[in-house]
Amino acid sequence: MLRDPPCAAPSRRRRCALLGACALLVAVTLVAALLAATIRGATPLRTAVVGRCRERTAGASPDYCEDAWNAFAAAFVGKDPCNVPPESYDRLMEAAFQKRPCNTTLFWSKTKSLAHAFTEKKRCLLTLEDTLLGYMLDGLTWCGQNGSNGIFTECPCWSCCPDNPVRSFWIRASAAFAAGACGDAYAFMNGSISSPFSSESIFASTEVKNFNYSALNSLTIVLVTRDSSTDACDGASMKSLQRALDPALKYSCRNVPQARVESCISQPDVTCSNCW
Ligand code: N1C
Repeated sequence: MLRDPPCAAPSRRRRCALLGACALLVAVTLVAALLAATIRGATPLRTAVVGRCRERTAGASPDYCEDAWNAFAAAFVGKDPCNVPPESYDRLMEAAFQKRPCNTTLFWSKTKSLAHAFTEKKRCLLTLEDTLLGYMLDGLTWCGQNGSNGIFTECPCWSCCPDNPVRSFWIRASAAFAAGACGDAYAFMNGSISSPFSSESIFASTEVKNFNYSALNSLTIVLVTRDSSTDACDGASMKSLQRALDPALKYSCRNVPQARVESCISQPDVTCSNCW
């Protein structure tokens, strides 16, 4: 027996059209929900980054932080999260990297919280996270995905693949930060670990290699120790730091107990140079 095609009769055609419209509606709703979820995923990061930028640039053009955000997002959105090399942030650096005065640079390696506690109370020195770009992105995680315009915060870990967006950002920003150091610079390093100057660190692998020796006069290492009797400045690790530097740079290293730095941080009247 022959049957009519499912949508041939006029009444069936109407029902089919109705079903088709429903299916289309469901599909559109699904796509919209998916899109909204992607965009919503981006919102907290955007809000944090642009918010931090505005906090620090009151008085600047209102577009400044939007432009910085766009340059930032362009570095990694739509890209494989293991294929974002440091140069991807070149445009961001041009848009938002700020010069700072000579004699104010503080590098750190494995001493992040002490360095930040120090610069927060003593206004003589600045870490990268005290500069606008470092402040905007400190402590955050971000990445994109090939063929998607979403922004994600579950991303490859620091050493899971070398060209991940977070690591590449810190490499690029640290290179610019080091290249911009002039006059007398300082570094807080950790004297309680076996290799305070580790080749894996950004300080060793990027910052030291980007010093501008015609602008830099001296480097003072504050080697923070937990045990005041250790003399880590004389250790093999610090010798390798010395070898990595231009011999014309004035270099000094001081073993400084952490308690001394902490006590200095808590005394507003003690000047920076008296902290080590
Ligand atoms: O690898 P590190 O330290 O030697 O890097 C520290 C060095 C500093 O002098 C900074 O200028 O490199 C710069 N830097 C940052 O500013 C920074 N902020 C946050 C490097 N890394 C930074 N982070 C995070 O700290 C980063 O996500 C990574 O996980 C650590 C590196 O710390 P480390 O090994 O103690």
